[in-house]
Amino acid sequence: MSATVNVSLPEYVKNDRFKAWFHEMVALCKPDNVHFCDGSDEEYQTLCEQMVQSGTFKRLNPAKRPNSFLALSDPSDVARVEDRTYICSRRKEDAGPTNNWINPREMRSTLAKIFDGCMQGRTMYVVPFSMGPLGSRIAQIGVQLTDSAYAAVNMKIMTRMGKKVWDVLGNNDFVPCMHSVGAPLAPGQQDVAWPCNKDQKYIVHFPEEREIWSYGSGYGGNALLGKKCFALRIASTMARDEGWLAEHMLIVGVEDPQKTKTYLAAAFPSACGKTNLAMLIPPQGFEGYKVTTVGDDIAWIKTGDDGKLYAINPEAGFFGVAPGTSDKSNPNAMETIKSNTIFTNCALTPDGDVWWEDMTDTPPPELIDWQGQAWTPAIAKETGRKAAHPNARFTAPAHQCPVIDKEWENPNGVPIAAFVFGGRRATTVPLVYQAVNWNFGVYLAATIGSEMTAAAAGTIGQVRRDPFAMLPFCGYHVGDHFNHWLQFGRELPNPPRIFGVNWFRKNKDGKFLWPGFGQNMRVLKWVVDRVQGRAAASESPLGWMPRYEDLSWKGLEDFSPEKFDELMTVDREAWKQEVLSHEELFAKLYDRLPKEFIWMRELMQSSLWRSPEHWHLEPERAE
Ligand code: TSX
Ligand code: MN
Repeated sequence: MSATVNVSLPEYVKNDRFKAWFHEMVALCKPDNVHFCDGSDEEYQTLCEQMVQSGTFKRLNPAKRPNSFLALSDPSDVARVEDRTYICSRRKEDAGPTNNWINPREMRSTLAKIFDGCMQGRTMYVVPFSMGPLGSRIAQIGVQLTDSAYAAVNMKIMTRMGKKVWDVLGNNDFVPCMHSVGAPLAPGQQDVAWPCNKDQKYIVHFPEEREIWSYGSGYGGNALLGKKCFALRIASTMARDEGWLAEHMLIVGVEDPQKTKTYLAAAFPSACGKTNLAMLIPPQGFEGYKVTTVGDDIAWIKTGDDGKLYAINPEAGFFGVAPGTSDKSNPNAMETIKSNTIFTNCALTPDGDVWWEDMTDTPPPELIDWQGQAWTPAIAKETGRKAAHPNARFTAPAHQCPVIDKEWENPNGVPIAAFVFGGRRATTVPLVYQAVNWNFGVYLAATIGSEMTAAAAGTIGQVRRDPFAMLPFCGYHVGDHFNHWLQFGRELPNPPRIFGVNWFRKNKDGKFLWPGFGQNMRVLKWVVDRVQGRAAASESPLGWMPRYEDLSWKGLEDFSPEKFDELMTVDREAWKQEVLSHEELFAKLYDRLPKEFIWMRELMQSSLWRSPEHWHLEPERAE
């Protein structure tokens, strides 16, 4: 009962705006208890143990997976809910055609109703967190109020969370992040293992007030408000207003045998293997090269006094997709999640470990699947049921990554020399190409997309545009995002180079033309060498492309020039279609489409008419 709630603040909480907001939210949500998270390891252990007792967590076998837990969600609460995600700017036009918009006054009235008493029978956790190293000029502070202990312990891994945040915050501003699973408990009512609200979910952003309200879901992307909600949707708006970048990008360091380090930031739509690229292991033939991880999902980038761009990873952990992660696809991730990891919606082995599809070549003979049911390979064959949910996750501390970059917590960030944009394209798009300049790079980034393989949806071969891989994450009009990037580039004395990549091109038989994974190092080396002024290229209508001899084939000598040609072909007719199809996205943006885009499109069209079929063969290969 709210009357008996102990709402006395710890003496170290002195922020005036927080105090007022907190008392208001306690009065609204009416939790039974309030717990101020201090972020200590003891607190983490206590909360995890409580969740083991309540059935939310299963402690994994300490001999197999020390200090690790498995949570199985409600089957209806397994992913972000894009159709329930709102950008509530005052003007609808400012949310743009790619976001759901509701009038902020109307939304606030809805929220006031659904949050009223939503925490009855539960504890409200106060979770202060910093996105980015504490005190960094690029970092930002938020406070999440949540009735989910699951959210609180995940936030401990994913952010710099706890008591020390209050000292850095002082009486300055922060982003209020309100979260409830939307499942109040009547007196005496038994809780469930994964409380959520099956009928109502709201993931709401007030970009102008820099405020987040999330209701009805306990799932990561909906409940760990520092991540997608703050670090992308709210931060992208802050970045637009303040002249910096908040992007859906991994950050990697590439060290060459001379020990020169080049940092890249790369954006890909979902299901392109971003975490795998962030932790890439150079293949045979690349002795002396090293790839180090700064981040696998989000980059916050500011211009330094020297005019260079400096990026931080605002997160402190990895919230990665488990299925597909293996010793083959990503040994560094497998090492990262060996201990101190929270698994969600993975399958449980009889000896108390986790398993998911493609973790091993042969599945274990028996499992408990993500819905708590008995699972065997025979049952799977018969019913098609997956052991782990396809969106099953691991939450693991970044510092456990064996190749974490030594500068990953540098508050000044790491200097970004190039941006890479990719997509999942079976046809048309070559392995790698370099935009001729910043503006063409922005165009390239604005038009990336993936071909969906969802046969059920009847969309095979259809390209889904995902500009900057920010479609679900841009907190404002996506056309303004393009303009912001163009403007950002105008203000840089020597803007980073911009590259396009596609690991997923197929031949006529539907076979991947490129081995991908560690072999992508060959592409990264060319990118780095281009940036350092060490690699040649030839001109094409898409920009600069490597010839066969411009890539290193050491360790992959049987990859023939003919195969490379197939991988790099710029098919004139296909590209005329491709460029035309850009219009589909552009048309939605109306007057906010940068006029530069129209000119660039025309320029590309004209070069496609005039050029030969295989530009990269001409004339340099003739010698
Ligand atoms: O993550 C991937 N990357 C990036 C790695 C640094 N995946 C996994 C799918 C996305 C989640 C890839 N899948 C990549 C890739 O570069 N490429 C492919 C396609 C592919 C799949 C299997 C093979 C080759 C390519 N197998 C053999 O060649 C034997
Ligand atoms: Mn992501």
